[in-house]
Amino acid sequence: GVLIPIPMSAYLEQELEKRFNLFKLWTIPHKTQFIKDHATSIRAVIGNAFSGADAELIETLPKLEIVASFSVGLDRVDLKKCKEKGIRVTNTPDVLTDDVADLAIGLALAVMRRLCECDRYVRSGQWKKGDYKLTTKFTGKTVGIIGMGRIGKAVAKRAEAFSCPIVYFSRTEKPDLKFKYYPSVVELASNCDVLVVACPLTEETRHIINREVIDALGPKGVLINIGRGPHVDEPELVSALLEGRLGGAGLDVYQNEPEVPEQLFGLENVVLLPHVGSGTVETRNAMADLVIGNLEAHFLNKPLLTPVV
Ligand code: 8YV
Repeated sequence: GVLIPIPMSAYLEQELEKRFNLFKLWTIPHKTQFIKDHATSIRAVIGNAFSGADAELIETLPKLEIVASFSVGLDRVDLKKCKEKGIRVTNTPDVLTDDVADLAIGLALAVMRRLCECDRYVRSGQWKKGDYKLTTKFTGKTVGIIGMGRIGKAVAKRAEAFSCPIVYFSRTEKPDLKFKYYPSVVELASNCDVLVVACPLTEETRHIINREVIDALGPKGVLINIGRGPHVDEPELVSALLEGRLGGAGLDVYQNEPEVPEQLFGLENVVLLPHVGSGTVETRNAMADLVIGNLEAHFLNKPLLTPVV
């Protein structure tokens, strides 16, 4: 049996049901009891950005062989425990890179050119009463990127097309890249106009955007978060925005989704999206195909398509 804890993709569910005995946990009334009763028949768990496999779930499922995540981020999977127990883990890299990078640029443009505010201005009929105020140019601004992996590189490629100088922070300098490297996030933030968070969420990157970084980015700086909510010290971000110590923010992710700090709702220099970085039909279907491909490979004893553990 395959356990899927929450709805993720209708297409994924349909394809899983064709091949496996699928337990859709959200449709089951007594979830904890159900998991206990079926513990010995669950061989695979499907994860995503909101639900994964923590130590407790892993301990409850003695026959668990594989956690296949419908996400690139694996912050909800206890990788150490999986390694210990010989449980395989897969994710969905590459197929979502373009969409997430597109969205990072979209957010930067939306914040700086005030696209959402402009749209509200037209719809509310205010245009008839006067001209819209001037906004901020994006082309040519220095873009700082935290995390130069697949997504970070794709953001850089797009920003380069806007003639933006690229600077970056990552655990180690990438000698093959021509972009300027800063070994500290504060230094990076002091030297860019737009700061994009594009790294995985780990112990080391939790609150990588703290008060010091926000102040280094400053009252003209823009923060774009397409990573994970806990990358940012959210109360510090909210107070910086409310106090005008930060120029603006484009956020796709939050500390406690779907909760979004309501103090941000009145701010026009902030664009708030509901975690939709990979949310296109094309990409979500490609992610689903990758989850299916990994499970099939596993159960046929073939090499996994995108193994992590
Ligand atoms: C999804 C994500 O939002 O890939 C990730 O890390 O956050 C996303 O692609 C999510 O897993 C959808 O269920």
